[in-house]
Amino acid sequence: LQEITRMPPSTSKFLGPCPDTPPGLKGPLNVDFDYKLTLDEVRKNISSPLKEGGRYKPLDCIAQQKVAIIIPFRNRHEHLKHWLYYLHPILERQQLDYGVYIINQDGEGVFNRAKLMNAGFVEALKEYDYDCFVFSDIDLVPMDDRNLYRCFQIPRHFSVAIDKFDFKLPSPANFGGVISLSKSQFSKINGFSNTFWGWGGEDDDLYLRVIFHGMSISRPDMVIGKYKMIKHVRDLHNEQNPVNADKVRHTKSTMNEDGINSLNYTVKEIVKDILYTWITVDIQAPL
Ligand code: UD2
Ligand code: MN
Repeated sequence: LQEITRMPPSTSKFLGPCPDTPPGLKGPLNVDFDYKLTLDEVRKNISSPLKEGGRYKPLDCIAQQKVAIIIPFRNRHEHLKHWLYYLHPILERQQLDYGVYIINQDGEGVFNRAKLMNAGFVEALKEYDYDCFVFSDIDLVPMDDRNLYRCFQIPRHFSVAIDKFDFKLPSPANFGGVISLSKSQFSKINGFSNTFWGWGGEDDDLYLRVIFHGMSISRPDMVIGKYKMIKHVRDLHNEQNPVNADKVRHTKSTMNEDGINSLNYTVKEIVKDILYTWITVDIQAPL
């Protein structure tokens, strides 16, 4: 025993698993977006020992899960800075073995959040044996670090109480914002649909995929599940698509042919920053 405890933690071959409840959590957090930092200042501000690509794992225990955080992105650089500034320290306190993947849609075509999520899932798995996937909007910051970014027995909806919606759940079927699915849960439902272009509907389609595969979703309570959404207007080339609302009537019949098994895209660029892995993808978006 003495031999083991004398070894520095990072080189010890005898690390135990991290505890179920991470010991360093703070609970409720102050979150505001009234500061301005450059990306370089964000890098300097973060004290956790990140590895190239926005990767981290606890030094003194073996993380319970390997979590890829997948963020759909285009032209939201201010939001990205806020997200990184707040989330890295939180994820470190949660003792996750994690990586941050910014999936950047190439070009000016119509945005497709769901297809970007699918591409992120596939790309992250090429790098590391992730067992859990957290899919997050860039503009949502949790107000309580007890909201653990990990996977559960069933798919999880994290962002249940957002300031924009008066800290209320908009509907019991709401599954947008921040969610997690294990690798096997996500594979079982064939991922997201690839065919929701523009704003709306893709989150409802994903919810139905979960339900139609005999699962349900879990949620934190309304205190732990509080979030702030960075204020924004609807982006260019992501107008609400009236077709999308109607599409969810056909989810049951299309879900097994439309998803991870029909995904195609090309990677244009991969950039490794200390804060994230940046993957620009061409998803053949219509103009
Ligand atoms: C809601 C949902 C969101 C999604 C969307 C409909 C919640 C809390 N959020 O968010 O999950 O279902 O409706 O598609 O229910 N993005 C870019 N650049 C763009 C456009 C979008 O980066 O030009 C990304 C970014 O990560 C953003 C996300 O896509 O946070 C969702 O887009 P939004 O923030 O405009 O949608 P919102 O807030 O209505
Ligand atoms: Mn938003």
